[in-house]
This record gives sequence, structure tokens and C-alpha cells, in this order.
Amino acid sequence: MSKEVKSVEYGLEKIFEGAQDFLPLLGTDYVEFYVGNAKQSAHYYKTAFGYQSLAYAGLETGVRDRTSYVLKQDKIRIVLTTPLTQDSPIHEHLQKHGDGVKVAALWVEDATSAYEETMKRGARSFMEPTVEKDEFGEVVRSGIYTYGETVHIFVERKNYTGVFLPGYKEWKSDYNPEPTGLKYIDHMVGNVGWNEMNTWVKFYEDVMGFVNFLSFDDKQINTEYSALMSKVMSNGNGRIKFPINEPAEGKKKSQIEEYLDFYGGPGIQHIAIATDDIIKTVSQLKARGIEFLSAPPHTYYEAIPERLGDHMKMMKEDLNEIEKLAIMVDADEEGYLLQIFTKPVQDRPTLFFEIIQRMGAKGFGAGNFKALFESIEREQQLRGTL
Ligand code: TYF
Ligand code: FE
Repeated sequence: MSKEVKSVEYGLEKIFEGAQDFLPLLGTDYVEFYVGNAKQSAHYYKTAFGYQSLAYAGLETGVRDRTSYVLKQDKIRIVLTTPLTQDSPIHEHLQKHGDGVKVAALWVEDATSAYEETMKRGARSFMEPTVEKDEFGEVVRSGIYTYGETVHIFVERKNYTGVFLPGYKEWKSDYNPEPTGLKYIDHMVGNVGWNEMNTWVKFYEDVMGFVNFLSFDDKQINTEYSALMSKVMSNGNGRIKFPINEPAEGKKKSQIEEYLDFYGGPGIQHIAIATDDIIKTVSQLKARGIEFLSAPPHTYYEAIPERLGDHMKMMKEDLNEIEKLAIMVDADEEGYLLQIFTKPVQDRPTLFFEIIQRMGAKGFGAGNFKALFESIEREQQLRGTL
């Protein structure tokens, strides 16, 4: 069992005691998706989620084996990559997993040291430190594998002034839908196989210097039909949070097993994106065709004042509006949070998004788990996978 970790306030950040500083992380740099048709995915993420065109690499820029579109919204950068050739490893990845997240890239001061320090502690190499240059400066990147075929790339930007990375040109588009208020990535969750959670907890502890600051066991996370376990890993400054789920024994097939079946192994299950006005963001996303899980029953909303206790006084949002939009609310000692989950964003029931607004709460909505998993199970029932 991993120890529960105490944290201390330090300025605006929580510094987790026990976290190691051999891998200082400045933030999430970008998330790269491998997709079947990057051109159409880019249109979807612009139109429906309100991302803006940022950069492009492909045949026109001298790249022969892939096309990548880079999109941006506030602090979030996503890269949508598709293979152009039959023998590409990207093609193999797609064939196995379908559309999904390949890279969770982390912004570091020193990508060479990040690589050496993690390799020395047992990481598996994805990419040796590589210097990339163009007229806007120099970037160093290196990369290691995490669960499944997912990787972390370390990005050292020095004083790079280009739009994204060397090799990309600025992508100016006449089509610029309004942003929807997405601000930054709050956490990225991985699903791993039976009894593998602790192996990956140990990987984040030993190889990356992270700490396990929250744990949920199958007694806390279960419905009539299924169960799962989850441990939240955080880096020392609390900016990077990677929860890890594993399936647990239940009467029927859990959503984690369904994911593992369709993704063909471990991978990123959901990306939680922060907003500071969830009512506006979710209204916009719904108007643009994003589908969310169905609302919990009315009794869930009736129970909110009691569950929130004192935090209810702080709550600015109108409960009726929250219920109409099917948003969920939970609280911990430090405040409350509002969250909602999309349906999977591709045909395979694999990756989905969470929209989250934190009003002081540092947790992950444990009080919502039951209602959430029941909504997911209603979808599984329709898919015949429960
Ligand atoms: O990230 C979390 O822990 C929450 C809840 O399969 C959650 O968003 C946990 C497991 C899961 C879906 C959501
Ligand atoms: Fe989440």
C-alpha cells in the first residue's frame, strides 16, 4: 500500500512532502492524439470545443510520413497526428488502438537530465534527447514510455520563439470558432490492466518522483454491477496529476475492462479540462453538438445541499441550471467542484473528456462516483458491453 501524503501550502502551490525533485516539471506542454483523419479531427476540435488553429506540419512543410495539426485554447495545446504511409508506426498504433492519446508531453527546464534521471530509475526509452532547430531557436525533446504504448515526452523550450516546435509552420485559418472557455488540463487519467495499478503507482513514484496523494478502493467506487480502484499520482508542485484506474471484480463488466478491450490495452481514459464558468462552457459545448453522459436522477440533485454542507453557502451557481445541464457537484474540506463527462469522442468506447470547475476543492469528485458510474453503465448497456 502506498502511503497517504500530506501536503503543505507554499505560496499558491501545494508542495507534496515526499515528492522528489530530480524531475522538476513546469507544466503540461501538449497532448498528442493519433487519429485516423487529422484534418477532420481538427475541424471537430475547432468547431465543437472551440480550439484555435496554431501550427501545421505535413507534406507542404517537408514532412513525408505524417500530418499534424496543432490547436490551442488558453493554456491547452493539442496535436492531432495522422500517418501518411502504410508502414508507419503511427499506422500500427491506430490499427491497434483506434484514435487515442499517444503523448502526454511535459514542459521541463532540461530534457536531457529528465531523460537521464528517469532512465537511470528504470524508464523505457521512447526517444533519446534530440535537439530540434529552426530560425526561431532551439528545442530539446526526449521521451519515455508509461503504461501501454503511451509516452511522456519532455520538452525543453530554451528561448524558442516559434509558434510550436521546429518543423511546424504557423497555421493561419479563416475559420476561427469562438473558444468555449477551456483553460488548462487539470488531470489525465490512465486505465491499466488487472492488478497493474500498483506497478504504475510505483513507476510514477520511483521513476518520475511523484507521490500518491489520493486513493479510492473498490469499496468506495462501486455500483450494483461493477467496481474499480483508482490512485491519484501528483508531481511535487501539484501541477501534474495522473490518476490511474484498474478494474475490480463486480457482477458485470466494468467500464475499465470495456476500455481495455476496445483500446487493446492500457491507455489514457479521460482528460479533465478546467473552466472557470462551467455553466457557460457546457451550454456552449452542448449547442455545438458535444454529447455528455445523461444526468443523475433528480434525487441526486435534491441531496446536494446536504452533501455540500457549509460549502452550499459559497455556491454561486443555480442548482436548477446545474441540473438542467446534468452537471455534478461535490465538495471536500477545502471547497466544492463542478464536473461533467462527455460520452466517448470516437466510435470505440475509449477516450472521453471531463469538464471541471474547481471552487477550492482539490479532490476528484468521489461523492459523484456512484452517480457517474451509473450514467456510464447506462451507456454500456446500450453498447451491449455491461
Ligand atoms: O478523475 C477522476 O478520478 C474522476 C472520476 O473511470 C472518475 O474524474 C474516475 C474513474 C473513472 C471515471 C471518472
Ligand atoms: Fe477525472
